Amino acid sequence: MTTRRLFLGGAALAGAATVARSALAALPEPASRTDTNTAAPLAPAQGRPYRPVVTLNGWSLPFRLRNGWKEFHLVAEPVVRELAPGMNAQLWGYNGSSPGPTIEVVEGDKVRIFVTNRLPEHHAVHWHGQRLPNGMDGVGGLTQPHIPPGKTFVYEFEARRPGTFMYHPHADEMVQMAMGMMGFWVTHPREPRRVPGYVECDRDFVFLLNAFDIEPGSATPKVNTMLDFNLWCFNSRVFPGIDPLVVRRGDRVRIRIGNLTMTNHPIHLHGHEFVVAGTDGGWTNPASRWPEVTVDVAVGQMRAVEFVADEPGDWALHCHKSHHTMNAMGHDVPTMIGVDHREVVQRIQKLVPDYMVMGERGMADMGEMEMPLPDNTLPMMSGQGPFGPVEMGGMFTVLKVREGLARNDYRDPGPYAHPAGTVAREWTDAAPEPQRAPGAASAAPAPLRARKPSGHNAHH
Ligand SMILES: [Cu+2]
Repeated sequence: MTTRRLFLGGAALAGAATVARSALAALPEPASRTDTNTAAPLAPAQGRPYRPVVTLNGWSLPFRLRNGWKEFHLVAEPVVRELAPGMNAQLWGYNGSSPGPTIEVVEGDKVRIFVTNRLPEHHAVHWHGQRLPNGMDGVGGLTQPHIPPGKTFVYEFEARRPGTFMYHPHADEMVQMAMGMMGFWVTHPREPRRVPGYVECDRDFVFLLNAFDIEPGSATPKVNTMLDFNLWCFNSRVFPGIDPLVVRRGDRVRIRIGNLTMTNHPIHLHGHEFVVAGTDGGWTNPASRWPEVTVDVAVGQMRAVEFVADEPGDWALHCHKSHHTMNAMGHDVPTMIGVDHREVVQRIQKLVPDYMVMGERGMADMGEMEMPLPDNTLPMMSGQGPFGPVEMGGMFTVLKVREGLARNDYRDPGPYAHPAGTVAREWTDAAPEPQRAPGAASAAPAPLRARKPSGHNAHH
C-alpha cells in the first residue's frame, strides 16, 4: 500500500509539474482596464504582505509569483481615455489605460516585467529612480536595443530600495510621453519599522501629473508642443473628472505625486499642513522636515507628502498655477475687464444679432454660461458644488475628510454637511463707511486712459 500510494503521489506530482511547466512557459496573461474610476486597493494575494496604495482614477497591475520571481506583463498600446465626461482622447498607454497601471512590489523582491510592444513604432521602458543593473535601465539605444513593434522584451531586477518611483518610455520619448505613456511604481518596505523616516499610513494615494495639447474638437494630442499645453491632468484626468481623495477623520494620509509634464507644479492642499516625507531619492530624515501647505513638484520629480487628516470637510487639492486649473482655453485673448463695449456691441449687433461680449466683468460668467462648444472638448472652467459653480478645470480635486467611514471605504460621500454657523455668509447689518487717510480722494479713482506700448508693434 505504501509503495502504491507513493507511486501515485509521485505520478500526480510529475503530472502537475508537466502541466505547470507548459503553463509557466507562457507569458502572464496581461490584465487590461479601460475604466477611469479609482480601483479599490489591490491587496497582494501572494508574496510578502504590504499595505497597497490607491491610484487616483487608476489601478494596480496584478502579478504572479513564479520560482521566486514576481512577474508582471505590460502591454504598450494605443488607448482611448476619457479625460472628463464629454471628452475622450486618443492616447498611447499600457494595458488599456493612460497612465498605465501602478506596479507594487516589496523591497528585496526579484521582479520580472514582460513588455509587449503593440505601438506602431519601437519602444523601451525606463524604471525611473531604481537601483538596477545598467542593462535593465530601459534607455533605448544606450542600454538595450529598442523593442520593435510586435515584440516582447523582458526586464529583470531586484527592487533594492523602498520608495516611490515611476516608469516611462525612453524611446522617442517626447512623442510617447506627450501621448500619455507613463505609470507609477511603489516599492513597499520589507520591514517598515526598520526604514528610517518611514511611517505606515492609513491611506496612501498616488498619481502622476501629466499634460496634453489637444485642439478643441479633436482627440489626438499635438506631440510637438513644448509649453503651451491646454489640458493639465492628474493621471490623465481633468476636473471635474478627477475622483476625490476620501479619508477618515484622524487618518494618517500619504499622497505621492510624480511629475511628467514639461513644467513644475506647486501642489497645494487646503486646511492641513503636511511634510515632504519622501522624494524619488528615498524617505527624508524626519529632522529635515518642515511644515508646508504647498509642495513644488519639479519636472521628473516625485514627492510623498504626509499629514493627519484632522479637519473634517471638503478641502481643495490643486496646482497653484491658476492656468493649470483651467481646461482648454486660448491664452492670447485680450483682457476686457473694465473696457466699456456698449457702443461697439450695438454696432456689431446690427450685423450679428447674437454677438455678445465676454470677460467685461471678469471671466466667472463663463463658469455659469452654457456656451456652445465644439464636439469632444470641455468648458474652460466647470464643476458644480453645493453652493454653485466651482469654476475650475485641470489639476483640481478635493480631499474629503469624514467621520465614521469604514476602513476600506473610498466611495465619494457627497458634499460636506457644514455644522450650523460655520459657513461664510452675507453681512446684512449696516456696513460702516471705510476709514480713509486724511486728504484721500473719497470716490473711486477715475479710469486711466493711458495705453501700454504693445511689444514690438510700434503702430500707436
Ligand atoms: Cu501646475
